[in-house]
Amino acid sequence: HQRLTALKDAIQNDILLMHYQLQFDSQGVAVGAEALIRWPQPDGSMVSPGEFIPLAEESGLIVPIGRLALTHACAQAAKWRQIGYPLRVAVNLGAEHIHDPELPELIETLLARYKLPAHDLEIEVTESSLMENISQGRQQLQRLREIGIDIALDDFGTGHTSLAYLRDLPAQRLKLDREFITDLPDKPYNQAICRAVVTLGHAMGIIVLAEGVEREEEYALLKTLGVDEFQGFLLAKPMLSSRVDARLKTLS
Ligand code: G
Ligand code: G
Ligand code: MN
Ligand code: NA
Repeated sequence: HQRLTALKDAIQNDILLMHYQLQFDSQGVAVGAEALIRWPQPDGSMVSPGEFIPLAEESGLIVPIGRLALTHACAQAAKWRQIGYPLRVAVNLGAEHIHDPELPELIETLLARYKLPAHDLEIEVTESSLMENISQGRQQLQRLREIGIDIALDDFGTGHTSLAYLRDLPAQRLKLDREFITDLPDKPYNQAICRAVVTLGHAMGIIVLAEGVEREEEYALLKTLGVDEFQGFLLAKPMLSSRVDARLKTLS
């Protein structure tokens, strides 16, 4: 109860902030950034979303949190574009928000407010978040595609993935769950899975991104398996946008 009240206050007082984790192509060029929400505490520590997103999902706060995340992310994408580093910014949305009939209009409003090309914004959805109502979820994603934003399937391969689901959703990007990436050089079955997902994704015109890349050996092997994009602590940790700016300057 106390935590729920504190979370409501944090939303109302606009205390929640975003960290951004860069994503890279196989040449090492930064092509995107995933927005990851953080809840700063009075003592200076941060509560991670793993702790409060489930509470938000249960209590109806996930929609206002998603609105904040989208707003911060669009403002940030516009800033990066202004300073000469156009990056696609990816936002995680909860199940209830993905099914919210007001979502497409919110996104159009934000793109217009920040004069942002639609392809600078991506939303990340999980299999379980769509499961609630798959046909309605698919229609909503199609509406969002018509606006021109990208759709990424997050944590791919760990939910109740069916191939029909992959076929029927208008996804541009598939994020291979880090479960398949950890210790990849020692896991031949995981290598087979990564290889197969790359083949399948490419045949459908979908970009394959590996998340949770922590070791040079994983990164090198993923490149030979044909993975297109990479995200993980090895390449960049989630950080404040000011630190991302500094990093972008050293990359170019
Ligand atoms: O950043 P971290 O690894 O602690 O994130 C933990 C979980 O919280 C991940 O599953 C991530 O997708 C989710 N998450 C992070 N930021 C957001 C957000 O802004 N909205 C939603 N709905 N989930 C988020
Ligand atoms: O569910 P989702 O994929 O959105 O979760 C993203 C979370 O993964 C972020 O909270 C981020 O902190 C975490 N993360 C990002 N890179 C790595 C990594 O290389 N290793 C681990 N263990 N976690 C990572
Ligand atoms: Mn994600
Ligand atoms: Na993920």
